[in-house]
Parts: sequence; structure tokens; C-alpha cells
Amino acid sequence: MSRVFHLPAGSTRSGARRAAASPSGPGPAAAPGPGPRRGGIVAGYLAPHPPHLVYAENPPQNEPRSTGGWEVLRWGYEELRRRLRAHRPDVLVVHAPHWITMVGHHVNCVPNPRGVSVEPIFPHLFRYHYDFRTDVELAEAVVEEGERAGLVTSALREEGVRVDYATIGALHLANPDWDLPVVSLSANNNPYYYSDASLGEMETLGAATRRAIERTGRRAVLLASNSLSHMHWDTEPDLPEDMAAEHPFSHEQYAGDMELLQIVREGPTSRLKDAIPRHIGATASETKAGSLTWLLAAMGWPEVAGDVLAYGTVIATGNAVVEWVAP
Ligand code: 2X7
Ligand code: FE2
Repeated sequence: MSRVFHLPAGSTRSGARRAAASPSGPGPAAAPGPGPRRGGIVAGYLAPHPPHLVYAENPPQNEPRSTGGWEVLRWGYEELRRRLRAHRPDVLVVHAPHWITMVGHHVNCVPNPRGVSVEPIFPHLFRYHYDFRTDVELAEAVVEEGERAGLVTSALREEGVRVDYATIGALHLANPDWDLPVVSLSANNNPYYYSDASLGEMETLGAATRRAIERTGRRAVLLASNSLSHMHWDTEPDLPEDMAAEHPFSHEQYAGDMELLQIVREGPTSRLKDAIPRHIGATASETKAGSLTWLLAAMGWPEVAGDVLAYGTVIATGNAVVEWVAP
């Protein structure tokens, strides 16, 4: 066994908006399907990013090779991809916990991020060569709407800043063809440093994101790049994808995830306003970084149930792939 951790434990204006495909503009729209195309947020997904899932898929962009593993979660992502295409989005908007900003909420406004994203604890699983397009107009609108709502908000414009693996992992798993433009938001991780963590700002950021999407007339799918229960082993098997070593960290962690997912499945989402903080307290859930609350707030806490497409553990952390469709 090798040591890996060191822990003690809408608008209807969508038709007019598209610039010609260019590195700085949104890319080509998804293939038109039946029914009217309206703008706004059409769906949101809980899209966890453990690097193991990308490693197990063996995409050409990732250097390490695997023999598979974590199939049930990956089958859930297969279904997510089918559904995502059917929503015919113009853009994917992702909030991820490993782009950590200590002051404010940052939005990547670099037109064409390119580079190698490396998972610092699992560099033997995730060294991913990325090259994607940002929807700069929407990214700038999110910055403006965030500022207008009183948030400290900042546009990242430095070329060459390495994109974190939680952003890349969720985007790859949701859209491995990378044929949709992206808006990527950081996680302001001050809550990790204060005992009185609050998800309140994510309500404001979510509402600002929604206003920006409606203002620009985009048809958007949101991705919340969060695992659930977040206790993990500090060792991994010699073969990382040895599924004989994969199981929940404890009964309590598993039960905490099931309690949350039961509420997700029953709906409506407003019940999650209490359930998410309770779940964080019980399981050290990665949703503490705010991505899931941001997503549901952006969707206006819709009166719908979520559809759990898969659940599985990755090095003992709980991970669920979930869809919420805008009513
Ligand atoms: O970032 C992660 C994670 N959320 C879960 C499991 C393993 C590694 O990285
Ligand atoms: Fe993570």
C-alpha cells in the first residue's frame, strides 16, 4: 500500500447572441432538436470530480493509463452525457472546490485556457492536457452581476494560470468532446477557516449567475463539482483501481450520504437548504465549498426532485451524479 493522504483521520433571446465560433467567443450551438429553444438555466448536475474517474476512462488527454474501475459512477456519467446533449445547451457553467480563492469569487475570463492540470495528491492518476474555450461574454456578465449584488468578484485574465483538476474533471466527465464553451467559477474557501461556515454567499452568487445567464440569453447547464462525504483513506492499493479495496469510509458516512440523497430524490429542492448544512456536519461533505448550494440557488431552488443517476465511493469518499431539470 502506498501512502497518499496525511490525515489523522429565462430569457428567449438566445437566437441573437452567438458570435462566430472563435477562441474568444462561444462555440457552435449543439445540434438543434425538436421544440423551441429558450434561454436560461435548463438543467443542473451534481458532477463530482475524483481524478480516479477520469483515470479509469483512459482519455487521450490524460497521461496515466488504467485498467478501469469505478464503473457504476462512470455509467452514471454516461447517462448524464446523454441527458446533457438532449438539453442542447450553449454553455456549461461550473463551480469547483479546488480553485480556491481566499478573497472573493473569481471567474475565469481567459478566452482559451490551455495547459496541464495535475492532481497534487494523485499525480500518478491525473495529468490532463486541456484546451477549451471560455464564453467570455457570459463570464464577464457573471463578474458584473456578482459585483452588483455586493460580492467581492474578480475576473481572472492571466493567460497560463493552471486550471484546477475539479474544474477539468467535472467538465471532462460531462462533456469529453469539449465542444461547448465554458464559464468556470472559483470557490471562495474562507468558510473552511471559520467554524461558523455560511453558505449564504452562495445564494447571492447563484442568483447573480442566473441573472448573467438570462441577461446574455444563454441556454446554460450548470455543474456543481462536489463529492459528498469526504473522509478518505490515507493509503491506496498498489493497483489504484482495485475495487476490492473500495468501500465507504464508515457506516456513518454512508448513512449521511443516503439521508441527503433520499431528500434529493423526494424533493423539492428547498428541503436541501437545511439538509446540506446538516450533511456537512455529519460527513465533512465537500459541498462545504458551496458548489451545490450555488447550483440550486442559481436554479431558484426549483420545486422538483433530483434524479440520482449513480452513487459510489472513491477512495472511501461518497460521490453522486444527480440531475435537476428546470421546471
Ligand atoms: O478531490 C478529490 C475528491 N473530491 C474525492 C476523492 C479523491 C480525490 O480527490
Ligand atoms: Fe475534491
